[in-house]
Amino acid sequence: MGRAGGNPWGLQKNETVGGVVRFDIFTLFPEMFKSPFEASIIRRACEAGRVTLALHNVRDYATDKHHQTDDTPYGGGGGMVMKPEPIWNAVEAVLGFDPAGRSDLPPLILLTPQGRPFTQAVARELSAHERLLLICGRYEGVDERVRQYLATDELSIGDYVLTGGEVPAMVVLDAVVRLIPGVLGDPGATADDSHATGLLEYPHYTRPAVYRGHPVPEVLLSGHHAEVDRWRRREALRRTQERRPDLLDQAELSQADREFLDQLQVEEGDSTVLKRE
Ligand code: 9D3
Repeated sequence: MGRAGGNPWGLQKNETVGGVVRFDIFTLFPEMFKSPFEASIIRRACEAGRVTLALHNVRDYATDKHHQTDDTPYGGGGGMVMKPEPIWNAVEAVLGFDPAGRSDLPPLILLTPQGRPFTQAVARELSAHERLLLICGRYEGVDERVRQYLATDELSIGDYVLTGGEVPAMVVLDAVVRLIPGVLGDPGATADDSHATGLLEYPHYTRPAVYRGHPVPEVLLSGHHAEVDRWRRREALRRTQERRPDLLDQAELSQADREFLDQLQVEEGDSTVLKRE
């Protein structure tokens, strides 16, 4: 277990250990980050010294006597807005300087529904940095000046409404950490990702060869590696065509891949006609 008893990162608040990438997470709900990572690859990455995680409770940086972090919106309307001072003070204290207007900053990322879409390409881009700061919004949003003058980047994890930026920050952390060299045992494991090849993955099977009457495709039991590779490639293409045709525009496809996809289209056309009859 962690040295700090129940702290999944084995760190006291604001304490760090040497790592390859350091994450600073600014949130009103630091407890939310504990359980998901208690028994995960992220925990092991921290223990192996590949990753350093530091949680910062934005409330600790509020200067008024009630430690208020939100306020009513100028112009009226419902809901509350996160005040700029506690967030700004927290980032300034952690960096050791005021980041405003500096060009030599690590990514200072605001998680917001209005951010640019988070993708595997963004995860790869972020994994090249040695430090990342993630700001989690709450309430109806964050004072616009944080977005404009403090954040260097804004990310959204998708078009659905969550209660705050904490879960998105965990998503970004998870996706970036597994790309850090040495975090996953097998370096091939990230290169072969479906989103790295640009296609959805082929189907996977393990023992038994027949389960509840459902057999594993025979080619996988054949021992013909070239045949297995060809089958997997085709199943990946078939799935992608069926479920995520948008991905095919970006995927690297060989002449053989294109011929297979064209053939699928023809077959699909045939079956559509059959179904209509
Ligand atoms: C009524 C307008 N809402 C915007 C769609 C307000 C609002 C809803 C939810 C403002 C903030 C939030 C909290 N969500 C996030 O902070 C958030 C988020 C998300 O909700 N979906 C996907 N990615 C992200 S990143 C941060």
